[in-house]
Amino acid sequence: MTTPEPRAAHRLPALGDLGRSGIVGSLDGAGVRIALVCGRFNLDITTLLLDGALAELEHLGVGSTDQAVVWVPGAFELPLAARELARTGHFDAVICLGAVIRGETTHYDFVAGECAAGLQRVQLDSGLPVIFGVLTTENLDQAYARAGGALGNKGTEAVSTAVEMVHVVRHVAMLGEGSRISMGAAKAADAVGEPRLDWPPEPEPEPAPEAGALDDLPGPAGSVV
Ligand code: INI
Repeated sequence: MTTPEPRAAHRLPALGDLGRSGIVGSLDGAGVRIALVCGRFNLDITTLLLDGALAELEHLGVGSTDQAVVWVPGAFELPLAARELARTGHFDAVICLGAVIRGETTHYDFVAGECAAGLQRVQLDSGLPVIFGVLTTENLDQAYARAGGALGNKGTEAVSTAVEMVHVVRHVAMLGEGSRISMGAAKAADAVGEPRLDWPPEPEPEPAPEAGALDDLPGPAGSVV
């Protein structure tokens, strides 16, 4: 019996193959500023992901001065580094690369789950695309297959996802800037607007403590610093 081909819906079609109207991003990397964060854990795999990502940045025309690479110990540390990079305001997207390979313990589940949840949180809080270029596999063979082997390179895919999403976010931000831009115009326009970087928000000023309030706290006198 032959193995059936995977259903087309499970694959990522090329941007030109959508066959539907609507706002879509583009893969033009000119003027797009990208930070890459790469985990050192499973370094043999993550360097392959990084190599794939760097080659794709060049292929899509992302300028060499518009790129930065930051290393962190492992996938668990990716969200914090992504958040700090997003906060700088210097980047349009952050790509996170890592390899979490299931071992004998449940450590894998915590690292992979917290990494994914943390990156999604940074993405939604910052409004910048934060790309999950993290392999989560049962074993090393599966990881190599997705790091430039038979099943492509997750780092390469992460870059095209980032550039596409930068343009999607820019187009949608332009829609929000006034009724001058119709859906059709936004679709046709080249993305030229800067993304709105009003994140992190200004902190609310702390209300001044009322006189005597500190004295009401439990504990020995003088323990409040
Ligand atoms: N980090 C990874 O990037 N991949 C793994 O497979 C992995 N496993 O299996 O343990 C891993 N662990 C380290 C983790 O990311 C942190 O660096 C560490 O827990 C310190 O916070």
